[in-house]
Amino acid sequence: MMANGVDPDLVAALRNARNVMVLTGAGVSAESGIPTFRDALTGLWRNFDAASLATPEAFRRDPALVWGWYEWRRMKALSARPNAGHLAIAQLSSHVEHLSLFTQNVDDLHERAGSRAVQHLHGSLHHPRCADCARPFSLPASAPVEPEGGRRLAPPACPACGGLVRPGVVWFNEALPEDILARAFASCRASDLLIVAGTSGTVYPVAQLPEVARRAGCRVVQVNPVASELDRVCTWNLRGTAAQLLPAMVSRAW
Ligand code: BV8
Ligand code: ZN
Repeated sequence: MMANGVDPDLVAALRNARNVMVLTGAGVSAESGIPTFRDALTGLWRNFDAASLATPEAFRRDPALVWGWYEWRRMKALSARPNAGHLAIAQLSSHVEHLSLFTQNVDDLHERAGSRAVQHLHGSLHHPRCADCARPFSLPASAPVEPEGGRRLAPPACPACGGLVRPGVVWFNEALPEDILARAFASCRASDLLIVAGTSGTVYPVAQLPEVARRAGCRVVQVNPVASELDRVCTWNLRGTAAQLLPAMVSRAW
């Protein structure tokens, strides 16, 4: 059902829910100025397709092109601030008995908004590791200064084995962290309400979570300014942005 505000049935469902699951995508960080996954293909990377650049093969083929992209995105993430959508999700956890937060985003804006136990299904920009020995590599906490149009940048060498340092994200054709994915499926089956915000619902296996939840009897509300692949499985499809509608949902319920 399409609702352009916050439906009274949804408000009641939110108020009465004991276990709430939240699943976010790049759209939740858009109002913080972080380009969504597809919008991040600009400048030097404008002629690339995300699914071909965010892969181990692309990194093997041209590590400087890929590392430059991630450093540019890390700069964007570190220069951004959590928006009202991130803050509403953090606030929600103080109203419901149990809140589980899963994100496809690789930024740390949920954490900086105050959310705890943020489950990163697709990894993080802030935890690179050696591509050979997997040893974690610590980057300077300050935002790198990358040109707006991007540049190629040779990745650092691992101090332990000399291998190339890679971004700590899950690339296409890489497995998601098994424990986090298992928790996400379990949460779909244990929740009364799933809030899905800011995702196109096009990347698997995460894209199947809302349907798993719905089949388990969990009601699903989507927040997205436009229709997505998930519309067909959601109980409510709210047309609007995360920074507008998530705070509206929380303030109507409590
Ligand atoms: C795997 C990290 C197997 C990197 C990302 C069927 C089943 C299983 C797999 C597959 C399958 N079919 C195909 C596959 C393979 C593939 C896949 O799904 N391909 C797609 C293209 C069809 N999946 C994989 O490869 C996955 N791995 O299956 O491994 C395996 C098993 C064992 C052993 C080996 C292998 C791995 C997928 C993870 C890829 N990594 N990110 C990085 O960030 O660089 S994916 C990346 O794109 C994001 O993380 C996100 O998940 C995805 C989509 O991005 P969104 O977050 O949705 O953002 P997007 O830009 O698309 O949309 C933004 C949305 O926000 C829009 O709808 C917009 O309207 C909305 N919006 C905009 N502004 C706002 C807003 N909403 C609210 N408010 C706003 N202001
Ligand atoms: Zn190493």
